[in-house]
Amino acid sequence: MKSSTLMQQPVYLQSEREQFLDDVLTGLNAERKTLNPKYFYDATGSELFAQITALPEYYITRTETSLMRAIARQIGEHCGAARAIVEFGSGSGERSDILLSTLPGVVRYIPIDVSEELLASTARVVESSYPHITVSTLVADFTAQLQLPSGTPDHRLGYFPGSTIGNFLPTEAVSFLQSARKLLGANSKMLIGVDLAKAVDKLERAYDDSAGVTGRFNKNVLVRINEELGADFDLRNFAHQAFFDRRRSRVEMHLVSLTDQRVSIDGTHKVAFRAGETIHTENSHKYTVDGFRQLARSAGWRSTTDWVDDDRLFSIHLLESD
Ligand code: SAH
Ligand code: AVI
Repeated sequence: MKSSTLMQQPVYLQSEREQFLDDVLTGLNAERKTLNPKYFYDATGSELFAQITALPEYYITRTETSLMRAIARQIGEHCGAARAIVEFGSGSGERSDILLSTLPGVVRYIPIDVSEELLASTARVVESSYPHITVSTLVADFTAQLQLPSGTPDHRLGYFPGSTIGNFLPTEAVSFLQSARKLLGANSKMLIGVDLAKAVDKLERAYDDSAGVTGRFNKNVLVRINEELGADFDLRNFAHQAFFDRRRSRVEMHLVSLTDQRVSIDGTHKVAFRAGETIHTENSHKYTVDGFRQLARSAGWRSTTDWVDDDRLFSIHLLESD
């Protein structure tokens, strides 16, 4: 066999566990320890996130939902031509219903998420409420190179709610929006929920609630590493931390090591922590309306319309491609 033929052999993807282990070891062996926030969302993490959305301190979800309801007719007017909706990080898919009921021309719904369980339940709900809509779920990392299922009609509307775009660095958000523009193609639009910069105490309370749910959500990533990668993190030796970094306009979540300690992962790997050292688990960037418009434009979208709630907590941006 010629070597050129060998080169063309398919490259088998690492199993999910190997990828998870690889990402965890890379993140924890870095100079500043990090973990990718997508690993929060196993079944327990998704359930904890659902609890977060109902917390009095976490204003994001309820503000976005009521803003979506208030502007649904206008969305219908702007996006009436949409035939397919591609939703990034759909989660429980609760907000999709507002969009689907306002856009009767949609015949295909493509929710994308890392959580297979949530996608399956979203598909069931949408299929039973809208029997004329074909639902094609994509279990995938939305930062990967994606392909839409064959037969996805033109006039696609991308939907990225929840301010999940804030979990990217601004440079990553630009790359994501560029890829989404290519994925959706000509005549497409994109509707994005973006949380706004506001008083520091309100932001910090939203990520460090009095019931401690966000702390459990943050620590759940260690539980997951223990269970899925055979690690021995002692949760009592880590504390939840959330603070607003004004310069970068973002809430950072960390897990702080409360002591000098060594953790073993998958039997053979050891990671040392100094007391006070942290694992940086998430960023939630907070934008100004104009700052986000500019970011979207730099990714090649036309930023045509946006809406903000009366308390100026949250914004929804409509972007259009040429
Ligand atoms: N859109 C919902 C859920 C937001 S939570 C809402 O607004 O309430 C973030 C969602 O994005 C979760 O469902 C999580 O599983 C998913 N997610 C996070 N990172 C992801 C990634 N890299 N690729 C795909 N889905 C991701
Ligand atoms: C999904 N994402 C937009 C949430 C946020 O607000 O950054 C995740 C979250 N982290 C802590 N609380 C909620």
